[in-house]
Amino acid sequence: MKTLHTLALFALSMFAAASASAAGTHAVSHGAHADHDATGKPGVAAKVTRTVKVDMTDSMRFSPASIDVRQNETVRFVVTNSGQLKHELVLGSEKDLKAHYEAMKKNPEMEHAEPNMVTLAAGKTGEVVWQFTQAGKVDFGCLQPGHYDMGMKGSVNVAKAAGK
Ligand SMILES: [Cu+2]
Repeated sequence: MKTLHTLALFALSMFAAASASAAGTHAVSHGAHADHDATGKPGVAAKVTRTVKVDMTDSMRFSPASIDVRQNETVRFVVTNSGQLKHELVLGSEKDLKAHYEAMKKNPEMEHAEPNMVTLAAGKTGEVVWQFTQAGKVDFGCLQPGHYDMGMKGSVNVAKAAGK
């Protein structure tokens, strides 16, 4: 009986280890959002200095796909889904977007809602308010399965703030 008991304990600890590592994987895939420093940070609506309208279509394109802003600007993206499919706009580095996209493909049911993104059903309009704190390029993409691969992506070009 002692052997059985030990085995049961062993199985239990294996299970615990497996759950822990699964949780770890999840944290890694969502490490995507840890890179907000380079991307910027959630914006405060009262501080919006620029509004950009972005249209999403079933031809797997964002329009416009290239957006120019200035460092430190808080931008209100007014995003409209003109298609019949669900689409979303997610801001991030290309690396993070790809990692998140792969996680979405493995977990199509995964609900995700973060300040750097908006997911919209057909015909809906939503907003993302974001402050671009670093000069450089911030990417965005639609991470719905298949869409990113078909080119549903774009970039925000952040120009260095004057005097810096
Ligand atoms: Cu899409």
